[in-house]
Amino acid sequence: MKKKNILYIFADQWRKKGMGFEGEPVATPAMDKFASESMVFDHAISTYPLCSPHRGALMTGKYPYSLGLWTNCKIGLDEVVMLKPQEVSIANVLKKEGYATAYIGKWHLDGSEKNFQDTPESGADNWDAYTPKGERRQGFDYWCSYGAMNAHLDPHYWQDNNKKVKPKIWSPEFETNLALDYLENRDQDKPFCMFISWNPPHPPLDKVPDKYLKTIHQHQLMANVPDTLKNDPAYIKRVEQYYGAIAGLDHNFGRIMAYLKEHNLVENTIVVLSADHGEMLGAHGRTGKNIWYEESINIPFIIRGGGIKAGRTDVLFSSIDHMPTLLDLLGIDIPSTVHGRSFKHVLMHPSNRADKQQDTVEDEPKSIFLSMIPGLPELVEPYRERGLNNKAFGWRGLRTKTHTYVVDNGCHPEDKQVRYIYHLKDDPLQLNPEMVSQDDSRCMAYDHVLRGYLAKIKDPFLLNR
Ligand SMILES: [Ca+2]
Repeated sequence: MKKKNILYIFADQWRKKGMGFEGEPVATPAMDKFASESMVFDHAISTYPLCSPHRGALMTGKYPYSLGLWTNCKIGLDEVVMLKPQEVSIANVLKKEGYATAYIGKWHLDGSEKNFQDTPESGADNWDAYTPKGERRQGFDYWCSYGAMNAHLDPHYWQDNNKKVKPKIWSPEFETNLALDYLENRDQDKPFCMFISWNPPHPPLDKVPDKYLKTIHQHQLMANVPDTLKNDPAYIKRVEQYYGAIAGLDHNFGRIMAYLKEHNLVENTIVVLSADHGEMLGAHGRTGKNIWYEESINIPFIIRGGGIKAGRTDVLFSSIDHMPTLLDLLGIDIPSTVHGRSFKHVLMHPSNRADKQQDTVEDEPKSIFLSMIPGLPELVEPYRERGLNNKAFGWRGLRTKTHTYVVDNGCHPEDKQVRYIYHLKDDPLQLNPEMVSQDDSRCMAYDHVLRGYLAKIKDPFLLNR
């Protein structure tokens, strides 16, 4: 039997609801059609809703903390945060299995080059990096990537050497062009595994072609956005730009789906559409990610092809589960290094569970571990001054099908510990969290589970302060 291909497409800072069929005010006809033919996950959760931590988990199936990816790969810390070459990535595995492997777009898993050199020959600045050929490319043969860079309308990449490639077009469009070229010119005798990593709708939000912008009206905004923001034209403009970027992604996604159809690759190619984490976009008065709210942790995970059934599933699916699930779908053994698990059975045999209320899986965990560690140098410094380990702070939590539980130690040594329970069924917009004490019997039960996760990955979080 012909081996199945993998085409994994993900965007940066794209929340689960940010598609037309999910209810937000953005036209995504290509994605909507794709979703109608796919299994759509309602609880695909970013275990650490930040770039490098999620991406490391995506590539290896391991928890970010175990990978040393306790924050973004960047400069200004005592240590170089990066995905180590010896970690076993999905591309390492697939290359051994005879796959042609390709990575296009944002990587943000290599050590930022300024950690090693004041003026890198590649011209990589700040958090950016040129990743040379070899083990730091983690098994990907074809490569056109960068570390971290947000000039969406004037992007740069490195390919086979340290000279910047500057295409001068919107980055998702360029990356889609490359992906289509790759598909056209690839070795047809080999199955392929290609990752396309789009940067938008990550800020800066104004770096989007005008043609994708549509007017948004106040009444289309979520009820958990404060009125002060809803009445602010500058905020409305940012919302229009965020959805504009998604509309642009949809256009490019449609180009790729059309190629697969024209070249008879639909049946034999497993296509995933996902993101690394979400974007608050004004919900609870916040922007960005790195927080426990649904807008930040809940990401798209939509998967089609290779015999996968269409529908929706409510299994709890974490960042660490993408890699083992994909390998299992290809019939390839999951490496022993992996912390996550395969959800192949949910994708291939959902009808077996038609009589059940929920997609329960025998060994499915009842919770997903959530985490965030203060990692900006200016946040780390106050801990160091007091002789404290910043990695014991920030927040940790659990996301179950019905609740989010958070223990927040804050991002400054003086911050008091706070525990929250969010009732997602009764309060899906998370407007009324319960503040609870560690003596509450529910907290004691949650803390017991959290302690298990912390011990497993040797996370030094101070659960009881
Ligand atoms: Ca990101």
